[in-house]
Amino acid sequence: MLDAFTRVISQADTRGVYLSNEQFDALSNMVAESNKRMDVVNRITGNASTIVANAARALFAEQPQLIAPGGNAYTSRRMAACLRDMEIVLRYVTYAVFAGDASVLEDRCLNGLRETYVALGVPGGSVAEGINKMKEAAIAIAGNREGITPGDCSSLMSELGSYFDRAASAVG
Ligand code: PEB
Repeated sequence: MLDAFTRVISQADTRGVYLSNEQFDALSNMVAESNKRMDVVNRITGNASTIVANAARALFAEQPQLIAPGGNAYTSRRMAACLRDMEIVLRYVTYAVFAGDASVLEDRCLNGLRETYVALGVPGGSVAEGINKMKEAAIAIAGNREGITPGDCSSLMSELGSYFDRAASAVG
């Protein structure tokens, strides 16, 4: 598992070189801007159950066959597994934002997930749609400018979106 710092270090070490000025500047900028990053993690974490429940509700409204008899989220057991899966993905996205690197998400959550869903008969495209709905909600919550000192969060929001995109494309 890498973070933004250890990734740069491991790349430099592979080549046997010192950190470049560009790498140094990028990391020092990340430190300078770190309050925004922590705020994003905190907001998503604090609203996790709302984000999951609303995304799931919207998914089932669009794809009611999932909750109809024979559907993959039919029965409380499968519904619980589905909500849990969405929560797991959201949790790993918050770790990736915190670390500033997708490796924790890739290695510990997404690696082999497509194969797991194929084996279980869980429709990956539907999971991907659920993840997209969590993405929209998370960006709206994390990027809400009310009650906070306004600043430029555009790169952080696109980074946040990119972790959801990775998760969706890993299963969809
Ligand atoms: C991945 N999901 C399920 C299982 C596993 C995962 C390993 C099988 C074991 C179990 O049921 O607990 N576990 C999950 C994950 C990690 C992990 C992401 C990462 C570390 O360890 N059904 C739907 C929706 C979708 C869904 C489309 C969006 O209709 C999910 C939610 N996942 C779903 C369902 C099951 C499941 C299991 C319904 C149960 C399938 C079954 O037993 O028939």
